[in-house]
Amino acid sequence: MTTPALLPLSGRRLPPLNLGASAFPHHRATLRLSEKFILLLILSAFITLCFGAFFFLPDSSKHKRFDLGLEDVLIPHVDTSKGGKNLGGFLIHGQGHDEHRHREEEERLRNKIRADHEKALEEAKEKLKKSRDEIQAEIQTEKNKVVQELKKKDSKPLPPVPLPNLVGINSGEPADPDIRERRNKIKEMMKHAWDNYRQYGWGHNELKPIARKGHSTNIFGNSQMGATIVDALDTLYIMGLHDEFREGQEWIDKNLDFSVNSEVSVFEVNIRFIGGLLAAYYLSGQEVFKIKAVQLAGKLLPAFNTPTGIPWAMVNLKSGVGRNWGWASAGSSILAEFGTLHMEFVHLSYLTGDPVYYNKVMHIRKLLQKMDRPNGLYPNYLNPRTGRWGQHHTSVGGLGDSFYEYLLKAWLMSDKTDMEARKMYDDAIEAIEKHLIRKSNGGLTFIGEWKNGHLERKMGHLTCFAGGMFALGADGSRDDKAGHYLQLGAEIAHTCHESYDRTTLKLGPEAFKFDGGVEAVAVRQNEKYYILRPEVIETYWYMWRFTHDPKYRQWGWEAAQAIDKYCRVSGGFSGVKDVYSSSPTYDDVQQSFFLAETLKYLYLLFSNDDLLPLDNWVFNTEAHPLPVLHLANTTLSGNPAYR
Ligand code: DMJ
Repeated sequence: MTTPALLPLSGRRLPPLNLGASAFPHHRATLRLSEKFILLLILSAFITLCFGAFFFLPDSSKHKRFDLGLEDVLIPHVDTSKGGKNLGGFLIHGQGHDEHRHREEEERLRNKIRADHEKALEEAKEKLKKSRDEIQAEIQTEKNKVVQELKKKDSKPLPPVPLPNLVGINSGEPADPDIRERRNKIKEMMKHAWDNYRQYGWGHNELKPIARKGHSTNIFGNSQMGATIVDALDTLYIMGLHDEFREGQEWIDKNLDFSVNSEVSVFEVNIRFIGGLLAAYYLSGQEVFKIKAVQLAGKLLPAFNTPTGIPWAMVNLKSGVGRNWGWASAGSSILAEFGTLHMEFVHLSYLTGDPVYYNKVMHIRKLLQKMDRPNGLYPNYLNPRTGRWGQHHTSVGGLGDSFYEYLLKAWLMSDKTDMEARKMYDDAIEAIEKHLIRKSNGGLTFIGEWKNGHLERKMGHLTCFAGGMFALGADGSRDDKAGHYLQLGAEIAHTCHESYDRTTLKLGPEAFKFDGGVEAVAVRQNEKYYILRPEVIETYWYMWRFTHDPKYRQWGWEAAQAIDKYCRVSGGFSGVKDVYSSSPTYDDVQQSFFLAETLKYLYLLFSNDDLLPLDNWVFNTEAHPLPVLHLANTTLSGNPAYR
């Protein structure tokens, strides 16, 4: 039995998607998405029509009605015509085995056709339920798959890349016994955090140290991707916790799988997972980390399928469908998210010899360069469909922060040859200094937030990383203002230390004000929490490396003691809800960045400078060290690996 008109449809999955490149390869360039959408509708109407026509097929085809639940009525007619007998509703076969086999075969085919029809209809219905954006993204993903397949066919094996000069992976043990003791204490804290995660949250993204179970947030979707393991690896490595490192490696090797139906944050996955895996690869030389990083990066690429090439904030790792956060201004992507991919993506191209990653981030940079900036400031929001800014808010804290950091670090990572990045950094910092940086009445330098032409005199804990950034960018600054920027870094470090020192717990609040007689103190209840964040300690460490002023080690030690006293619980470390309360309550989350960043910066603060020297390593925004790439020029095509 054949139903030629129907079989091709029933035999394929997702017919509407085939309207993309795979169905009409020669038309790829000429068919617009809107036309494809119309074709999609026509095709689904066609499926429905075929299904309808199915009822009116003549003669022997009529027995297909069996499939529609009409057996009771039709069995006597069909069976007697073929020699069977119907005795009181029981079917008796009258014509031997051939007839029986034939009928079974017919039955099997009928069932298959029915199932295929239903499946095709369901798929068409599902497709039509989706938004235009989702359909467009799926078409684009399908297109990319075809392009990738074609590429694969004639791609040569990856060329070996010259490994960068990996210096400074040694113990960095300080000679001073007091400093050594402090460093050992930090290592013990790391062990406590890891062991408890190992015991109660293994494989989950994070740990709930009080409930003693796994924890996750929407940045990781609904997946269990072991975020803490990946984030902690390089800290374990530099601390010499080799057994723990191996446990993590084994879990990653056996369990870390990115083919999951989960919608994740592109930014978070990049800085924590790709950054963490790359750093673990460079430090340990274990191929598994590189392989996993490249696999994961491939899963993030569909997020760039937007009309402008500015990626979506989130992407489904399985379907490749992307979208933005509901709360972001007018459907915008976030500056600190799409602007914090450069370091990792350049390394991915370097290691694979595939320029696709490099091209994605350079495209973002070129687009930003062309845009007008109100007062020379970069707004936090950019619409990936229109390429226009959203609200004119600028921040060196949340939503903006690491974009500026990555401009500077792109230059550093290129062995100071990427002058385009350095210029963008210098221009941005000049505008920030002019419009956002002020001194409070009490003489504290702070970085406020720009909101539609108005300066909000509030600074976030996140913004405190900028002290370290200014110090790191001092050397090589325009007009030889190195001294000025080092001083600015010191002033920010001082202000942030004050924000800690003016609390009961000696831990910093999430945000603090410089207004109405308030100086470096949180006013709103929902800004009084401390969630084990690293930024203030990060700045202490950079300032220590550049000045060796012992006060930075002292401030770091104060913070470490406060964390150990108020955040340590028997099941790990927890954030606290109010740093001004003498009996704080816990938030019951051990953030993965506590192991990746906070404890790493503390450990480095009490280590010698020859452990991960800043001339050879650049730390990504999650504190994962990546080596400087001493390339011949700023474009990776200068890399011999590309020839
Ligand atoms: C980290 O995940 C990264 O440092 C990121 O850039 C912003 N802040 C968190 C920790 O506070």
